[in-house]
Amino acid sequence: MIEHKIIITGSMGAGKTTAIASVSEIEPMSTDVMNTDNSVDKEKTTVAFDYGEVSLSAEERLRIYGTPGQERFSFMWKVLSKGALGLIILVDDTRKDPFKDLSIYLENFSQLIEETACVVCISKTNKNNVARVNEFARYLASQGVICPVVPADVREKQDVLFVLELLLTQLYA
Ligand SMILES: Nc1nc2c(ncn2[C@@H]2O[C@H](COP(=O)(O)OP(=O)(O)OP(=O)(O)O)[C@@H](O)[C@H]2O)c(=O)[nH]1
Ligand SMILES: [Mg+2]
Repeated sequence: MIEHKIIITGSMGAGKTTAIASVSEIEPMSTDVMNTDNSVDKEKTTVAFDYGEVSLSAEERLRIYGTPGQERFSFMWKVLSKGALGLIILVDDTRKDPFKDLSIYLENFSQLIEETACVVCISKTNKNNVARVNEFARYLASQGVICPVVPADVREKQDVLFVLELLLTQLYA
């Protein structure tokens, strides 16, 4: 069995836990507790990690880890990154400054992005707004990062599977 470790990161409420629950073939593991951060209106938040699995074939499987969004748990970002083959950054387009959010993850995961593959996924957005996607692509280019940008509703299994495919395409390239 060949297994690839994939990381999903991004700001609080961007949909990391939801994305993993949408695609996982096993009951997803989650470490969510009551949220005490009033700046984000959300009942629960992840404090350690999420985990789910997706099989690609009889011999190949993705092991997907979701990180906590809150920066105070950033030590977990490093722990979880060990041995990862790719990164998905979720950007919540309803936040005050999504580009600043994105920059936090670009910075903290810079080594993983440089050494492996990355996809930026815009969540909670209008999926038909191509101009918005291009804005993110331009921002990434200005930061010297080359990776695909794709909008998705992470509650939809097909959307999340497409993001995973985009990531895998780069790994096989
Ligand atoms: N309206 C709307 N809601 C969405 C969309 N995508 C995700 N959500 C909701 O947004 C919430 C995301 O919550 P989580 O999946 O817990 O987010 P998270 O990234 O794991 O957050 P932390 O663990 O706190 O960092 C869920 O309630 C989703 O149902 C979208 O496109 N539109
Ligand atoms: Mg979570």
